[in-house]
Amino acid sequence: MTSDTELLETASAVLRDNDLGSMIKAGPSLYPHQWSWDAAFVAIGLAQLSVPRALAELGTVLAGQWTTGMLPHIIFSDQPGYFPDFDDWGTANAVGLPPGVRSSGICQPPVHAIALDLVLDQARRAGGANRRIAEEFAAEALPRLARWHEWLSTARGYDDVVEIHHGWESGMDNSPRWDEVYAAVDTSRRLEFERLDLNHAAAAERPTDDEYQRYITLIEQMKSVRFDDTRVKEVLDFRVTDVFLSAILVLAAESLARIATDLGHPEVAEVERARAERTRAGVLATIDPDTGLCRDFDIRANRWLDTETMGGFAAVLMGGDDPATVRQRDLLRGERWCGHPEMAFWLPPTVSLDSPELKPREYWRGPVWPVMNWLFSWTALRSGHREDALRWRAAGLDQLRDLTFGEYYEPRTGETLGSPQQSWSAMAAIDWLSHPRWS
Ligand code: 2M8
Repeated sequence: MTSDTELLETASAVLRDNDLGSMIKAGPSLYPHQWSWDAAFVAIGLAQLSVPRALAELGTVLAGQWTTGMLPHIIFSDQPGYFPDFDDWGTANAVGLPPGVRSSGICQPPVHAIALDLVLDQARRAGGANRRIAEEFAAEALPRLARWHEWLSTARGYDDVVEIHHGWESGMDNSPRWDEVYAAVDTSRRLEFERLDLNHAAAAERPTDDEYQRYITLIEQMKSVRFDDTRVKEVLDFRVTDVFLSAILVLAAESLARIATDLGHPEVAEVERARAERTRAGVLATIDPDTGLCRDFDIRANRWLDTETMGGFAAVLMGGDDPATVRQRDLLRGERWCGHPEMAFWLPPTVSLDSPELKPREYWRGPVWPVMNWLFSWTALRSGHREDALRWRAAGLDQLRDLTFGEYYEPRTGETLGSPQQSWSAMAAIDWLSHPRWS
């Protein structure tokens, strides 16, 4: 069996190999650019290897901030091979794109303040110059991250949770969470484009052509109003609240409040704490009393979306010991999810093996994602559920011992799928094996 040392060395080499200098590609060939939440996760692992490099990664994300406050979901490198690229996005004359930035026109979950908090923590433990440069960086990042969170709560605030405008904003692109919403996207005008993702991954493991028609149609709708935050809500066929992203905002606001307190900005800390409390209440208010899971809400159709997916465990992610969260945690640990007898490892699949929606090889429709394993383990540790945290860590590491650093894995067989050498999968191994919080 692969040793921890070999696993750590190989994971570190993945990040080195995917490093373009100012950004780490999300994956070597399928994803040759910087993705926003990937970069935040990757920075957490990078901090174990080099604090300055971790800060540089977050610096690239923040340099792409729109004048509206949004952090865009992709910052494009100059590497070819990905569709839709900067020109396809048509953001060059968008309302809010700063000069010199080449980005997409939507966002992703706000993991960034969580990452900065963890990088700072690592820098302080290392001390010396690491500590100094990290604290200087944090002082500059603080107002930017506060504006980003404010944009999510205002331009995108809806019933104390966050509204999204594309499945890509959730990061769980083709999760069955969004099927009903995507079904309402008007694809009567068929769009012509070439899917470059299929040059790098098996079609059976990626979204379908029909799904891509819907993805690109939404971009065309946003383009028609130059990505203007207000007008886009009038023309878009996709407006839905996202409980999982909202739960991440709760964690991020709590992290930012801590950073602000440390840096002597109590007024920022207060705003972030209030944001966290309000959004936490908003997420808990979505819980379906029958299933116990959190629910997204389709704003245009005015109805709850109750498809059972990993997204429903938003309360577990926030960490709490109220009865509804305890019930959710038991469900996640139990036989329908991690403890399903056919699961290769005791890990959270994106869709339950018992669900009629399960497609065990297809992207966000069933596979196990290493980065999600890390997120659940870290949030469990943070909220005092150490036993779950260590169990997820051990199982997550065992899954990664095949050294492929797959983007996702077949939940029953443990077969590696999607893009190999995926940066955020390597990050999970690096943090689990290096940081003393796990020992
Ligand atoms: C996937 O998303 C991109 C679009 O943003 C794609 O499929 O081309 C998702 O897994 C997303 O969560 C992730 O950030 C991205 C890069 O790893 O890939």
